[in-house]
Amino acid sequence: MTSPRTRIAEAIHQGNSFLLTAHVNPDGDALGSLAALMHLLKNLGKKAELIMPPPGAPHKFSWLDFGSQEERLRPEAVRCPASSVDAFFVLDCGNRDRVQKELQLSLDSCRILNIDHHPDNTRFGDLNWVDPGRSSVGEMIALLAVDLDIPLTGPLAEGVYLAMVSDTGFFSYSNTGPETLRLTARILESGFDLDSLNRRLQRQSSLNKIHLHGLAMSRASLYSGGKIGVIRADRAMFAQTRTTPEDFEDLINHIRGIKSVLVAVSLREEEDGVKFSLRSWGEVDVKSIAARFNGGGHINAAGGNIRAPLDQAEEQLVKAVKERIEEMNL
Ligand SMILES: [Mn+2]
Repeated sequence: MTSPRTRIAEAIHQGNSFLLTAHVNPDGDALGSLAALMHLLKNLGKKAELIMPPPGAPHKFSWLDFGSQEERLRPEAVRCPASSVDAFFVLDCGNRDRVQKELQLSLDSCRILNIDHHPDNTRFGDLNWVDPGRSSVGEMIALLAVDLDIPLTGPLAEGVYLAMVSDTGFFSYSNTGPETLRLTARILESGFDLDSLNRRLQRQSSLNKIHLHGLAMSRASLYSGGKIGVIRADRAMFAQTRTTPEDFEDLINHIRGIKSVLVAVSLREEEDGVKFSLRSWGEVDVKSIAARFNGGGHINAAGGNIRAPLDQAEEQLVKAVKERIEEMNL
């Protein structure tokens, strides 16, 4: 039987016009793979239109190239089945609820090509290439480019690289596979400017952000004999340091680095509840913990939202993590 990967490549060859989207609150993988696939399709002379998942690309990724403004479509403008649209790519989405509300109806009428690496993917597409063994969807787009003989250069390579480093923590998480590194090598061989891109990625901070980090880090705490580490930010901290929620990202990795910590938890107070992230080492599956709060993700990195005050959300999460660690006799 033909593999889904081959069938996706065939669908690209046979079609002329495609729509693309990814999960809401898009991360580096969602955005990077969207940019990469846009350029892959354009490289083949196909028509590609992007429906940007809300709230759009954060400022730190403003350099990403998604093609021209004319290739952007508002969700209301999507009409399927339209004779002019051959298929609708949905990237990095484990289930259809992760697609923005305004597109839900279109999902029923379009031919959905689902490219994803979430282990709990519900196979909601008409054609599903789901490979939990892949580090990122960006890696899968790179494989597709190799299959289709498209060079891993320019905005395509930038998108792939961003997607891979985002989901692997710069090639350090256990999902970093030999193929991830081989594809990265191919990108470098094609003349990729690593220094310039890493500068764009890593030279993004501000003094305010550093102050926020200092404040949050000085209040970080441990539970369960140090096995659970928690870092949190309430709205007052953002106001005091004149920062935005975006500035709170990545802090969780410092907590994950504490010697005794098996699971790191970060909580960020928002207007209508709390956004949380979980990071773990090795066999501790934080996806299943996030799922208890209707969240999702991967074994070592997951997250979601809790509609509760910050203290309550922290208490609930710590309790859930503690139960999981005790179940595993860790
Ligand atoms: Mn991903």
